[in-house]
Amino acid sequence: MKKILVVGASGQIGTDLTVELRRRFGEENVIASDIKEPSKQVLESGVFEILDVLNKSQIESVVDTHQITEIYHLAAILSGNAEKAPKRSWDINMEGLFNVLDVAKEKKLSKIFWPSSIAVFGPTTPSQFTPQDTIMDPNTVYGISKLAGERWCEYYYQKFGVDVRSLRYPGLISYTAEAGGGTTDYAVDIFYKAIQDRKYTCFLKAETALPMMFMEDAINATIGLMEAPAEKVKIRSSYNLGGISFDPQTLANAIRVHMADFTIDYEPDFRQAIADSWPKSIDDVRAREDWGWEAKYDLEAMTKIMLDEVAKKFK
Ligand code: NAD
Ligand code: AKB
Repeated sequence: MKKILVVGASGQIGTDLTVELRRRFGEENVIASDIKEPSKQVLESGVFEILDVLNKSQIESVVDTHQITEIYHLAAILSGNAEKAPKRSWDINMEGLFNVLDVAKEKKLSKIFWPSSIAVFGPTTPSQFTPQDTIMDPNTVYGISKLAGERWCEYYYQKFGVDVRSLRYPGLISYTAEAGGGTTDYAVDIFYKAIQDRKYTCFLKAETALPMMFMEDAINATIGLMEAPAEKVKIRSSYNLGGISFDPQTLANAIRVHMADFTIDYEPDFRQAIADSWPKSIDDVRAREDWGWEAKYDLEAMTKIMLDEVAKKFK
């Protein structure tokens, strides 16, 4: 009997992932948790627990109470916010992961999902079509914590048999919840400003290409990896995951197809250096070969849905 705990369920991914997990596996079988209140939909569609991932006994208690078999651990501080509080962000990203891995080991949970990021790559990583195995020299506190996290996930799998699975998400684009303080957030913010003001000031330069993905694809990849037979999951650090690759000026042009008077200007801030250190596009051949990953959304399809859905929020 599958019983899932989502940690960090009030964030950008957790909001959509919790709803989809409940749709697939039953509302009573997915417990949402976070340190902050979730969306109305998450709150009203099943059980929600206040849970601080830094408090191991709290995790143990929720796992025991609800007889949890799997954890999706999403709580973290993202790249932009982490640079403003490096040590605290390191503690949350690493201690949170250790607590979840240790609870999984001690209580023999069946599976753990923990997301890594394109932030594990760095300035000397080949930036076009970045391969699965390559130079990794992250220079942000977030990227360093994700690379260390990948190594620990593989360690817990090899030494203790914890069935931990992971994806290196690109920048995720969605309309349900706000983006959580990352470098790729411009690709969400731009749609809100387009609908409200028909103009946007971007914190990255026009030609800064980054790997991105529509949320529905990311959720399908996440559940697809978690539901794959264990023998197909051959990478136990984290899988590269590719979707769409574009820069701010290309996204602005895609918006202009539907909104001819949309304008964009550029005022790069500290996040430009972070974006410059990350890949421009990702080779995800291993995810496609090992467990059948396939992206559905391209730039045009994603742009149309985002404009339509964000517009509904302001009606
Ligand atoms: P988010 O910031 O929107 O959500 C994170 C959630 O974690 C928040 O609701 C926050 O309240 C919660 N949280 C923070 N500290 C906590 C604590 N101590 N205990 C419990 N909950 C706590 O982030 P997201 O975009 O939903 O990202 C989820 C995961 O996916 C993170 O690990 C992130 O690094 C990874 N990821 C996200 C993206 C993206 O583009 N969104 C890309 C790559 C990787
Ligand atoms: C961020 O920009 O920090 C995240 C990520 C790509 O990990 N969206």
